[in-house]
Amino acid sequence: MKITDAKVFITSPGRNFITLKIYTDEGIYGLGDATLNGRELAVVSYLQEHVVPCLIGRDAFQVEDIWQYLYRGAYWRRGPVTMSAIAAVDMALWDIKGKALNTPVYNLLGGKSRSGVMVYGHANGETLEETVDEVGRYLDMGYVAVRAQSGIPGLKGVYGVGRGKLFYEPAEKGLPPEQTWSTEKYLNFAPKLFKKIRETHGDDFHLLHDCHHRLTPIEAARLGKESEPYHLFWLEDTVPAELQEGFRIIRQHTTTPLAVGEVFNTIYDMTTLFTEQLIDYIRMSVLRGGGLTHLLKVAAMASIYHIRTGFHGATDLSPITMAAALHFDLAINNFGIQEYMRHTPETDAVFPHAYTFEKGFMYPGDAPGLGVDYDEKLAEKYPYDRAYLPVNRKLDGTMFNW
Ligand code: CS2
Ligand code: MG
Repeated sequence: MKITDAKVFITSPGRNFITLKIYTDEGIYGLGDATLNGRELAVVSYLQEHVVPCLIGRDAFQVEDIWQYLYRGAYWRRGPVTMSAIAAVDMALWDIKGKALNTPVYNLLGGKSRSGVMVYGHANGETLEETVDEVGRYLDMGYVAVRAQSGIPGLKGVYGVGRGKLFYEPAEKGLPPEQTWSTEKYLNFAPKLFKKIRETHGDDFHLLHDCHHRLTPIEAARLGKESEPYHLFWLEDTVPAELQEGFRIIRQHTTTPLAVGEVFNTIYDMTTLFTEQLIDYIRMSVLRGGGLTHLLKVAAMASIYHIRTGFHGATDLSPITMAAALHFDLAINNFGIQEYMRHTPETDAVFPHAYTFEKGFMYPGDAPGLGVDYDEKLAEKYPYDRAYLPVNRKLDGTMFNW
């Protein structure tokens, strides 16, 4: 089965998405997500100018060889742009293979290892009280795992507090919005939030929280220790993880489980975290991490060190990535949890899909391939609209991590 063409589509049903469509000489096509929030057109250009010309004429079934060709052949390896482009090709090739063999992709990854995929939703509010109520709303919707993010008294515009209720989109049109931050206010506030949530809703559900790269290792150790009475499922992105060894300090002080990796893009970003068992969940997504082919290697290595998956699943990853993640989550043994930030109805209409949500679990469905399509006509109605993720400054104006 030969690749005859590949096209890159841009659409913006409320936020920008980049989609790669690979065509074959047997009339079967595959879809891949290439969306990089706030840097979308860099991946469009990388695909159109440097990847697509090299795909034409190749055997679509040679998924591993094409992955290695695009990774090693670039010479300039790794990075979010390169690995998102490779991921889009990889997802599309797995989609093609499943369609050609008339089977859902999870069957190509080892088959079902579980009946459904446990997901977590995003409860957030401007105040502690509002956030506690929102957690209750997610529990009422049937979620068994809920992430809680709250506004912090004295700070305006804090990460994770959405403009809507069910949908959270951090990127904004125009130039990057500026948010403010105080670690002191946050560290004094967060344990109170967890305490109130547990007092109100009990212990019988998974409670998660995202620190979003904003602490030093010893600050993360403090928060982890003070959170222990509230049995968090995980504290995510406690520290910027370029310095993998920094997690040694956190690990020495707390038993609160740690998750990291949504900004990682290859297995080399996590080798120390794995071999020293410094984390409990790895979050690198199918889209960021070079596709299913690379993630199979990541999950296999993680399993040696008692580490489970907890893939990123925010609205800036399209339904194609959501579908690919669910097929992967269903099949591998060391699955942990899957993030599920719902897409808007407009987005779901552009990307009709087979996956479903029911009582806190998701199911990829049994359509051949990934089970997602792309409505090109409808997509054309939503032209690209440049948007940026916010930037973040401390109260004294110091540039910090968003
Ligand atoms: C967050 C994301 O979902 C998460 O865990 O870290 O919302 C992240 O801020 C966005 O994906 C950035 O585009
Ligand atoms: Mg996160």
